Amino acid sequence: MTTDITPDYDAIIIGAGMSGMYQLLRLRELGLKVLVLEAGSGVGGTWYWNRYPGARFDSESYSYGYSFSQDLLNEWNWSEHFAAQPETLRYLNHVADKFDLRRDIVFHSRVRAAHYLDDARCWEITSEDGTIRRARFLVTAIGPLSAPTMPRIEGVGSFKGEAYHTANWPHTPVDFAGKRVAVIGTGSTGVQTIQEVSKTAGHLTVFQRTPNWCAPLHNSKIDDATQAQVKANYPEMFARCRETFACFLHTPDPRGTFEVSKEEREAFFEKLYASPGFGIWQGNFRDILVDRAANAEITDFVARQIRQRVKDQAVAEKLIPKNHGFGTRRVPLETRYYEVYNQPNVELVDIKETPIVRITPTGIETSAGAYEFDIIVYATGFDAITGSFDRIDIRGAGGQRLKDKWAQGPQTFLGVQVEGFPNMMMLVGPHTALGNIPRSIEYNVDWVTRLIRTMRDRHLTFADAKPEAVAAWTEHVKNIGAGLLSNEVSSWFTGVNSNVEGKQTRIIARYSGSAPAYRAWCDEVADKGYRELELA
Ligand code: NA7
Repeated sequence: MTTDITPDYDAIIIGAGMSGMYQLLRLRELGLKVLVLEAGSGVGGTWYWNRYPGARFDSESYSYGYSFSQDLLNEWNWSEHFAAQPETLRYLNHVADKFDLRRDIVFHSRVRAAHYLDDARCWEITSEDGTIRRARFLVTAIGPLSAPTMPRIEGVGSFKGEAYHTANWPHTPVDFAGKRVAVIGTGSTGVQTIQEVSKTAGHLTVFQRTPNWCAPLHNSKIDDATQAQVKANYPEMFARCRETFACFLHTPDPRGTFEVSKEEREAFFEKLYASPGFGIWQGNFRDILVDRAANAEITDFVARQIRQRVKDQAVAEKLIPKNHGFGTRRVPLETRYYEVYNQPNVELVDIKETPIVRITPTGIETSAGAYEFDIIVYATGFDAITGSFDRIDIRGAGGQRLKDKWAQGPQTFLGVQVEGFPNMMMLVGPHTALGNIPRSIEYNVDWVTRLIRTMRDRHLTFADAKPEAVAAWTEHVKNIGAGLLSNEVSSWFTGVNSNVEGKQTRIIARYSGSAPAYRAWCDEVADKGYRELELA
């Protein structure tokens, strides 16, 4: 290594969301010089950007917060079992204050490019304002759902009224009272938005392309006795999250769908449908997400619930998905979502039947006619998992572009490293276990911290994944997803986004094995001295 360039920082972290904040804390504890570059004006990532009406957790609040600080657990009171976005953002600001994180975060600093300098063994990171900084390690904490996408529809941008993407929501309240409102998109975000906007809008028109299988959230306030119980049970609760398949409190029932009688099955589904949170998805019979016949049973059950809840059966049929089974896409959790369609101020437009032709200065034109609106809400989702990487000009050794490297889908080692991109560590990147994300984040951060600590202790300045390790991990991720019905369905889980050039084909974007298995694999790599990495 011959160079006169010395890095300004030991590590630069991109993003001050949940993963970037925790990574900052951990690397600071090592005594390293660390900086976080954040595009927004505050901390919080997902919870900073997604301020749309109705945004809230679908995981139990207490299972979602950080677990690393007993003090933090003791002092923070979640007000609801599934907290709303303003409370979560307050929580993350509280964490930033408590651990004095802001002094190492540069806000309003969106990263435009990150180039690896071969000779200097460091990363040169350029922000949109042109500022250049160099760091030995680049940690991407940019989130799997942080690159919002607008629909590719003629005339988007020509609308003269108010228009918002849910992930770029204004910081001042939007008043829907009495207004003519359109919502495009019926994923988890659209469902939460629709429920809320329908309460005050003069008229709400929902433009639905694909219905999703939604299930009741059953949210409630946390009373004092429960609060005390939650706090007393934190160790057991986090231990449970460490053991479950996807780090939720819910985990599959050991029974198969057809191992019980029809009556028992129906009663179990009823119980899950009446219970809070993701139980119906994550705590159902063990085979509903892999066995077509088993999946058909729960699918039929949920379809019957929708028919019961929606008065107009023609509308109910439109709300029932026909092209995928229950749980094979992310299940939106809802509160009276289906009842919204019984309201006189709400109309459902099935744009598979009558496609949107264009957005006009006054509204939306479909093949059936023109609609006029005061406000259009785009709940059209994200260029998920790899999109946030694609939006940064990331170049590794020899100047190769990450976007080119991943043209046929991501190739990673443990979802943390990419061969040819030395010293770049990804937090909740492609090929990692997502699930209840903060639980995965804490593990990911601790793993990266251990690697960086090991390198520091051994005076190493270079870590790259070996090609054979990447090939083996990528193959493992592919194999572990085999047979999973969700991998046969187009959604952000499979990297499909109709609004992004080149992302119409399904890929294996997530690690879909169990979180404990993922951690076991990663632990073994670290315990055995990182033989899969080239260290120098
Ligand atoms: P999703 O789940 O990707 O949903 C996006 C929605 O927008 C979905 O209903 C799409 O229909 C619809 N969409 C996207 N583009 C268009 C166009 N061009 N025309 C009409 N409709 C369109 O994103 P969310 O934000 O709801 O949720 C993402 C995750 O964030 C969520 O799963 C949580 O984990 C948090 P489609 O289904 O593609 O036909």
